[in-house]
Amino acid sequence: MSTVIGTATGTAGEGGPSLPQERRLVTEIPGPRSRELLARKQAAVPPGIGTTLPVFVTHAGGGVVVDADGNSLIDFGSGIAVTGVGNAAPRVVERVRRQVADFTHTCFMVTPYESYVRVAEELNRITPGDHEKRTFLLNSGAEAVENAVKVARHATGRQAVVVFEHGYHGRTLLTMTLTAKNMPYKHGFGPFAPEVYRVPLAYPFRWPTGPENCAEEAAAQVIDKITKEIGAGNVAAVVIEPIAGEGGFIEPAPGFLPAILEFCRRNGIVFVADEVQTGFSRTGDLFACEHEGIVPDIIVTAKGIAGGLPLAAVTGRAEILDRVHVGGLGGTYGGNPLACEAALGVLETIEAEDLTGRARRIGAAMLPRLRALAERNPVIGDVRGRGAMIAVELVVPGTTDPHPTAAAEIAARCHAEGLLVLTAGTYGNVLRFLPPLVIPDHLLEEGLAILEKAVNET
Ligand code: PLZ
Repeated sequence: MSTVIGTATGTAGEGGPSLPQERRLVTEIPGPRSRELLARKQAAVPPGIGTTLPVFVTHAGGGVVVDADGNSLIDFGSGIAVTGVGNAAPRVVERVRRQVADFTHTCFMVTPYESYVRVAEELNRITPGDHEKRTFLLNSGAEAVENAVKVARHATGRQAVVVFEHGYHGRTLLTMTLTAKNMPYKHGFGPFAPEVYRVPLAYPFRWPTGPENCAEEAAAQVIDKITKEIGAGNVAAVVIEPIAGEGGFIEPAPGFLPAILEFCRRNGIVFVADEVQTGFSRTGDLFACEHEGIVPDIIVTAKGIAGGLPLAAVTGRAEILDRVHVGGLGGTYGGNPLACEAALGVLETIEAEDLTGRARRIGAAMLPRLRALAERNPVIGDVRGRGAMIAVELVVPGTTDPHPTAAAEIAARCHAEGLLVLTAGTYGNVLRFLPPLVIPDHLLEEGLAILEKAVNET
């Protein structure tokens, strides 16, 4: 057995891909040191801040997370789709290290710096569409979604925002309103923001007349609702995730997104793609919109953009973004220099290591095994996803009734065996897998074997 890297206090500077790429359990999960820290957390942090797996991390990198007891867990979560390039990715670490010693903050609105401009140039170049674009930077996905709505309202002079069932866009007042699910995101937190309208999503697995009718019928319902209940001429923006993330990795039936986009184009509605979870190679395309050739008017990114440093972006048509008056957009930290350097390191890594191709190969390895698992286990009702954004939806066998307790039970079994998985879904019955794109094959294989065993035993 190799040396234990994670100590009670942690050792500085030993994370990243050079960590031993192995699953290693030296205590039960969570171990005594993590339990001690959990007790402190419970005394110091309100319970509203939940915990998926209470191991306290000291190091992470490649495909593993190392905890305070010296356990090394296989990471199928990437900090919720953030560390696609891996934790403490060398190009990110190197750039941030240099930047933190040069200067840490000036506020880009006060005295600018080049890295922000470079990130904007890069995003303008790599996001879908070859029209003229602008980008501005913020701190979180929610903040970026809010800003996309601000810009769309300003440019159109309209107020209504259309969002979808199963959608997730954040936890601030506006984005919580845009989010579909009551528990835990909205319950007791009202009143919500006005002028937000929710329409159906083309959810193939749950479409009443079958997946083959889903795209066409769902699009017709959306268009009918917008036309009859809101008025297309009142709608500033349609905001949609090209694959619904927190909602359960729902890929809208093929044809749905193009139909909605086309309706937006015809009616002067700003089409906003929320690629906070799907962006930066996660789905096997640099952006999930590319899969169906969708060119959004505005694309919102965050999470995978900066390898774990807080950064988010709004990228959109110059003629929309340029409409806002001088000083109308901003924030103290948006596009912080450390986060910008990290983003440049991420983009270099994606290209140098072909992480888009790597995401496709991860999907190609996972999907057949999960489909075979589903054949043997009727508790798995659906296997879906693209690239390294894969999920299984659990049902009461023989029905399509959601089975959230099975999801929780399988996740708990995986956690106990040292495999970090996340749940999702409007009904809480989806297990989702978001491995770092740099995860070595042997850990991917081992993680799948643990998952298979957990499903078989449930
Ligand atoms: N849009 C599509 O997935 C964040 C939420 C974690 P922030 N998803 C993870 C939690 O429970 O709070 C997300 C997303 C999509 C927007 C957001 C919001 O991004 O960076 O969390 O604000």
